[in-house]
Amino acid sequence: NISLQPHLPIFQFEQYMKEKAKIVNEALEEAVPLQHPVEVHKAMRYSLLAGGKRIRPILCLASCELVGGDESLAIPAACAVEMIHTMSLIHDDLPCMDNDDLRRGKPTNHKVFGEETAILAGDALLSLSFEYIANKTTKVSANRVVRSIVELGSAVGSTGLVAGQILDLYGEGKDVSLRELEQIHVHKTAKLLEAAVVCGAIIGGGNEMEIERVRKYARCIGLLFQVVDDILDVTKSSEELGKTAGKDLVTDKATYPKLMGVEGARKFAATLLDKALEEIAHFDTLKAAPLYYLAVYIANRQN
Ligand code: GRG
Repeated sequence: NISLQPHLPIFQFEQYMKEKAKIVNEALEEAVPLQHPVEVHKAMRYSLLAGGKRIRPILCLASCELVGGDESLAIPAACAVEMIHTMSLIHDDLPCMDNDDLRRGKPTNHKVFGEETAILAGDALLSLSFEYIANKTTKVSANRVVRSIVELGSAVGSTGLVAGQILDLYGEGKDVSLRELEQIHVHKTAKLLEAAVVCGAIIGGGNEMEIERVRKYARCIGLLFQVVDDILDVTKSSEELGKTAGKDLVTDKATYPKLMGVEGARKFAATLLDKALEEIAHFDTLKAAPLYYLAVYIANRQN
């Protein structure tokens, strides 16, 4: 567990997350109305409104406020990031990818709507995300909106999520080094978290130094997210099995605990958290509290 610094303000983190998730959910509900052709819009809404922690859009709003912007400015960007995240989950679950039956506690999109519709719903969400941020971001200079779109585009395509997914696919069954594992996670997970935070800061009016600081923060928490995920996989399955070795220590999949041991992975997670918090320490303490606690939450989450 993380010992909190004494000078930090008291911050109702759970309440903050609930409030922000509500704002995001309402905006998403409005962004994708159930319109003609209903088959694809139903499928888009099914996954987009299926819950989820909304970490990425909340990071985007928090980062906008950190640099002094009003959070309302970043709502379209926050929604765009969640649309991209959701479409990546829909495609990731497909039979030709991970072939998963359940997502966010519900049957996966292709299980309910069929593969063809699931692919199209994902494509439509991806396209809508760019249309939405470009069309709905108001009271922000065109230059900043375009910069955010470039940021998002590079986080999604062959230098971002797609890169992570392809590296992951081609790494299956092979000996993956620590460096290769990091490349997979930086692209699959950290890039979109980075885009969320950076877009928030760009839209909120942040200067170059502020944007670079939040970028560094996001890179650390992006990787942290995955290291913690790997540790949870091991410790959870050890608990379930009543053994010291979890499933990822005995299967083919490369994970941080497998490559550096559980204790090594824990130490790496603590280092990443420290580095992330160091960047945030340069901002006003009150304004930085949400991003501070979001990092601590990612480090300590139990699911
Ligand atoms: C993006 C064009 C394009 C195609 C998709 C399939 C694919 C390429 C990429 C896979 C990306 C992927 C599924 C990465 C894993 C990301 C991750 C850590 C998911 C879990 O995030 P949480 O815990 O989930 O925030 P919730 O449900 O809470 O939103």
